[in-house]
Amino acid sequence: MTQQANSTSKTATAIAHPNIALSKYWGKQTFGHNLPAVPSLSLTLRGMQTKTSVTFDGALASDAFELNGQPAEGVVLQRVTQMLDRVRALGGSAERAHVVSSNDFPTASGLASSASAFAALATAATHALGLQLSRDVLSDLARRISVSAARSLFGGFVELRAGVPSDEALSANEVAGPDFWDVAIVVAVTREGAKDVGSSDGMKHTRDTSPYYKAWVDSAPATFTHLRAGLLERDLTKMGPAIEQSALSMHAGALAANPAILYFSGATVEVIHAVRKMRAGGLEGYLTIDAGPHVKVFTRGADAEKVAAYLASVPGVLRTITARPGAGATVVAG
Ligand code: 2P0
Repeated sequence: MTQQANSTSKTATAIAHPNIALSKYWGKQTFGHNLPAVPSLSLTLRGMQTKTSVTFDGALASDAFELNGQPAEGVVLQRVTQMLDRVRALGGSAERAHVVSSNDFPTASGLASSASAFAALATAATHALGLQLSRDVLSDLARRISVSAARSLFGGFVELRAGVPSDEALSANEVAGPDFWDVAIVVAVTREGAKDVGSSDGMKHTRDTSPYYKAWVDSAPATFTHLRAGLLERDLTKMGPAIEQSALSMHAGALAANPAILYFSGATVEVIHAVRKMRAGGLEGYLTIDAGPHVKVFTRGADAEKVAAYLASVPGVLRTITARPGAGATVVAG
């Protein structure tokens, strides 16, 4: 890691895209710092982005965070400060920062806003302090605040292995770049607004109370390995069932928690049935669902428009977003 002080510029802006896991992360190791209990494989998406500007300023008494035009406080601000504290420690700075961030997609609703948020924040904040860090180091930094954010440092298809006890650092890495395969993820948005149970709380509650959690942790690596192999063969038909099994077994574990965690809305279930019907009709796409009610369908790029039209016709679907493979986090100014 190289560190370089830059006394003239203490502001930088970065963008990062959300990523959607095809092989899901759900659950942290009981050792180490914020290490995932299972491996995950994701696709970083263009067409949705977080843009974050960070300005370190010796005159500020505390960090300030503005998200989508509103001042943020409480847990949201705390997580931003946790990231900034790590960046300040790396850069030997005590200055507080003003952070302005906006998403062009629904925040905190299962569209992976924390992934793009902390990838953009790690990138902008380190750059603002003049630190020149490798993508691996930035990925590890982002992972310490939000595991899925480690993946948004990279573009295209990205893997993050499970943590092991000897891990001092853990970064994601790119399996195949954004141009590797012409695919798309079509998001069926079924609700606007924030979700009920945050991912961090949801996965902790699942680990603590669900009798299916061990089965999830035991079975996830094989699903991941199968998906990774299918990806390298660009074989949608091979990947599809494993994509759906990863998501639905993650939700099965959460549903078996006590009390149950239910991220689905009625429309979520309608879309699950619709995707099965869509495939039976010859249009190939496979669904995944994160910690929210939206359904995301992984399909060939050439079929994306047809899949979007199909999903838009399902009762309860408010709109669709079509996203294609995107690049990793980048500095855009500063
Ligand atoms: C994933 N999710 O692999 C899974 C699938 C949601 C469902 O990673 O506690 O915000 O910050 O590490 O990364 C969302 O959880 O959780 C997530 P923390 P994170 O994309």
